[in-house]
Amino acid sequence: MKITEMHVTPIVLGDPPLLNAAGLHAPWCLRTVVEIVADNGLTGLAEVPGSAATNAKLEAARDVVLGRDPRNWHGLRGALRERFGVESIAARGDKPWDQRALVQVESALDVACLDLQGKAYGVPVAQLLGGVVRERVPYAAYLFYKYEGAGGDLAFGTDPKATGWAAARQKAALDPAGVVAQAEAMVAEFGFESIKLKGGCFPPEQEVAAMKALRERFGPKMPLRLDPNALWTVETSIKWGKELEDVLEYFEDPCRTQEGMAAVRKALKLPLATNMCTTSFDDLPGSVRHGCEDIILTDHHFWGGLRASMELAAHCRTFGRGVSMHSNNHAGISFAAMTHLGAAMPNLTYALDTHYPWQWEEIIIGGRIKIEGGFVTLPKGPGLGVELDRAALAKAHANFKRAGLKERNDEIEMQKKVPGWKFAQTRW
Ligand code: GKR
Ligand code: MG
Repeated sequence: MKITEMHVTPIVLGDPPLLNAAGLHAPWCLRTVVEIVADNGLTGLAEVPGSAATNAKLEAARDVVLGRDPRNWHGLRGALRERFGVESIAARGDKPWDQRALVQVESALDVACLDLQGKAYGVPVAQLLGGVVRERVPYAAYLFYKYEGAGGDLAFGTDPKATGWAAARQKAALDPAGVVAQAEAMVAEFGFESIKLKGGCFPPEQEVAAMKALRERFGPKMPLRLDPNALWTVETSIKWGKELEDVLEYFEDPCRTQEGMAAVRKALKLPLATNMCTTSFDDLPGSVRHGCEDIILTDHHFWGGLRASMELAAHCRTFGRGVSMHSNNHAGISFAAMTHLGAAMPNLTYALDTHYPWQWEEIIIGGRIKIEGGFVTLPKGPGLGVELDRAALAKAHANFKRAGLKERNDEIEMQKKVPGWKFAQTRW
């Protein structure tokens, strides 16, 4: 098998005004769809977070990719590293999400090659990752503080005809009662059995009160998580973490650095999770040395692909870490890839994060992937088990051109609501 074509298509999907440590989501979130075509006529798909930098790297990778055998991942990855080198950990940046571009190029090609192989052999990607350990993969409700509004074409309004979760998705949620109402609607629609709140938006007492209100409403059987995206100091994390010891399943990235997280972990009787202090293979020695977290949130887009995430899972098993999954806004190709990884990872110990309920558009045939009882069933069919809906892709690409976004910048979006607002690495 040889790769004969590679296509890179930037798209946007509507995104409501969700708050986080870095500001506010724009009315559109950026994604990039990658297709590789082989000489047997089969196509492999992948999706990564979109940015001008990643897209440029993907375009630059084309001549390394063409002519290669998609079954020889080590050969292709080696050639990519020879061409582009390896990114430093510092390139991740200080935002909640990872800003490296090369890991995303590797991820896109790893996933697309696996999809191609799965289609050629007639087996699901999860099988190529070692086998299907579970057919149904658990996901968690992912709550956000938010302003009123729907995002996308409804950026400056709401759809008065919306009902159920679609209506709740448009409502503001800025205090504990709003957060509980959002959780009720999301859990009723999707049946989630764990809940995460994106924090780092309001003073700790307000976010801790929201977690206590969730506990009060859903009881001790519903695992809860809070993620302030490292905006709290070590002292603040310890002070408010003590209030949460009997409330949370885990506390995600309360503060910055492996040393900071290790100090918090020593002081609290509460598992800590991260997608900010241990985010690459180069961080693993420090993770073991400092003992900075109990759970590592993998994300195949940022760890260099599905196979790399399986390597991370093996490391977690060896060093006694739990594994869960981080997410950013995404569409169905990424959701399918995340689900194959969740299906194949033997030591998956927690329900995975997904932003999927916040989007409503899709670019795959058949439309939205179903989340039922909090689980996604492994897609049927070979490879990832999803196919591109060409008309939907063309529409999302036209919206990309119309939106005129080059990269995610939540600070600029926040400044439209709060003039002069600035991102701070540490706020409380
Ligand atoms: O989508 O606003 C967001 C999140 O803050 C996201 O960017 C983070 O990367 O979900 C993420 C996290 O768990 O840190
Ligand atoms: Mg996080």
